[in-house]
Amino acid sequence: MAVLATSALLAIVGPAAPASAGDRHDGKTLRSAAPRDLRIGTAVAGGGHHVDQPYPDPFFHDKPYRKVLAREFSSVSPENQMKWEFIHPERHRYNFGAADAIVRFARQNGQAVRGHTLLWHSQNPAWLNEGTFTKAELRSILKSHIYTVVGRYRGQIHQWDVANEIFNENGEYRQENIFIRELGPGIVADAFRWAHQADPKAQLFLNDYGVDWPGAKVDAYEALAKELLAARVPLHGFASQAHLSMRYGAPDQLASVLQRFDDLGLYTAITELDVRMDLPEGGVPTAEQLQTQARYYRTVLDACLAVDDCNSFTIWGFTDKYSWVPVFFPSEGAATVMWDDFSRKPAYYALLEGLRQAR
Ligand code: 9MR
Repeated sequence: MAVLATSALLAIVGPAAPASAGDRHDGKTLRSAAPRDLRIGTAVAGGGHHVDQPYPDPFFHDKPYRKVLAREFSSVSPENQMKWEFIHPERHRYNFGAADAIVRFARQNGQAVRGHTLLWHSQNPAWLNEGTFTKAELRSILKSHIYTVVGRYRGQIHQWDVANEIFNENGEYRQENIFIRELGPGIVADAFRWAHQADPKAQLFLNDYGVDWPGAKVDAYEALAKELLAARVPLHGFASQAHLSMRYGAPDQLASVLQRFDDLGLYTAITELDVRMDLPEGGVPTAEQLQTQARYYRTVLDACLAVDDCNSFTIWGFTDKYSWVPVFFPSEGAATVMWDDFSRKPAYYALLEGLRQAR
């Protein structure tokens, strides 16, 4: 009877990913250890840098990867599959296939989805970057993109990164952003309004990297958040991506940064955490490096846990196998919480322990 039940279950879910030697996994997962009001997320690998790598699209083809994705996380963020260049490759053509599949996967596995992203300077299609449009046309292109994409997943997206990386390090609006350059910074408020009209239940976020310490960029976001809230623009959250490097020290002021936005009545979130390091010759991190990395991960989690309304904690991929880091920073790597074979690093256990203690 017990044997029958097990095999029936296996037929539905398939065998679990193989446990690696020395793996201390005892059945607890990040999602099951987390406090009820905190989503634990990961990026879902596909598109972007993956397209040039010698492997097929991870989300669609790597079964063990999908198992870990379902088992460990209560939130998923399409890494590239909802970006303009992917989802809107031609002016009058959308490509929803991968995004639909991720949203379906999330529904089947009881996961939230973080939509990423609507207003950004990067990964926009050539037709948009190189086209000649009047201001009115450009505005209507953005509006109809937001209505179409946000509207398609209405009721199924927990949080949208509406505006991504809109300030530079000095706290000035990025002029590389075509919408901001051509239409002025007021377009940011409009993007939030349109997204809210298309999905009134989604929490709408400002999202950026380089906001883990106080400084001009954080000041700019705080001023913008106050301005948007005063104008009753539907802004609901502020997120730190938290792409960290061990070159720059521990993120020990992050809690105080998040608190400034919590004080405004906003949700806060960690949306893209990873911690890269300089790899020694041979490419294998030292035990000490792995401990330091674990400490950084834990510091970021603790910052989120310390703030009342930090409700989503996402790592930017869970395995080094698919990390963007070595592709963009050739001498650095090992930035995620699992090795290529999905065995867990000290950073994984640091998160698990931090979550358990917070429950
Ligand atoms: O991880 C993404 C990678 O696959 C893409 O090639 C890259 C292109 O810009 O974007 C990566 O994700 C970025 C995210 O969308 C926004 N914040 C920075 C992330 C890392 O570059």
